[in-house]
Amino acid sequence: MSIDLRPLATAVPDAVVERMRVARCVLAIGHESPDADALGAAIAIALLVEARGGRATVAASDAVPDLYRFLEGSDAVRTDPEPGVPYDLVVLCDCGDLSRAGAIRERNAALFAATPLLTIDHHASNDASGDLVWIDPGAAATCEMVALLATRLGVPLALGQGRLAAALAAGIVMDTATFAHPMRRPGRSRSRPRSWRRGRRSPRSAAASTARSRTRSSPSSGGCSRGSSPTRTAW
Ligand SMILES: [Mn+2]
Repeated sequence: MSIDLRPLATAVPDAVVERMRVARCVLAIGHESPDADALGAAIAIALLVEARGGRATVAASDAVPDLYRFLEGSDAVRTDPEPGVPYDLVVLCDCGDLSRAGAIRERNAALFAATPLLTIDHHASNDASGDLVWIDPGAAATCEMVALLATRLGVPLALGQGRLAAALAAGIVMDTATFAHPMRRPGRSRSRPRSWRRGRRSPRSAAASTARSRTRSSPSSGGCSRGSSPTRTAW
């Protein structure tokens, strides 16, 4: 059985889709003491970037617990970025606020100061830190949001012989306690000030998603070779 996610995927803010489309070298981070949703979402973000010809690193402040070692790609999860790699985007997954990223931020302060930050999260309490923020408190898991992002990017969930789907499913299963919790919770949505330079918002997106973009221009889509120092990209 297959389900067409495209009608639901209109919830993904256009600015998020556009930013992911041009990202060439991404650091995907889950929260400290990572769980299946944080790891699954970050691994999935990396797979999306790589599927589009880019390069990605998955990291979390703390090592992957043995419990989640079954996740394909978990062996490549680092506790710090790869040295010397000029990341053009950091994607913060499943972190209710910046502090949830943990010590990786302090250990790599220069990189975080110099690199645009995209926040993708489903916690209603999210403080909307980041240069581009997509928060959907109605989503059962950050992995649910990334599944919709994959759809918008045209990347099939079957990517990697099911590797993408497995990563996303792990987060959804965990955050719903194996579907014991409702996938969507009416009344949990919230509204926030938004500013959009471009793009249209679907009715569902307007109701359930929050996104904010700061003044930005198109980022460099240059290569992702080692050696050059990171420079702040305005976007
Ligand atoms: Mn979560």
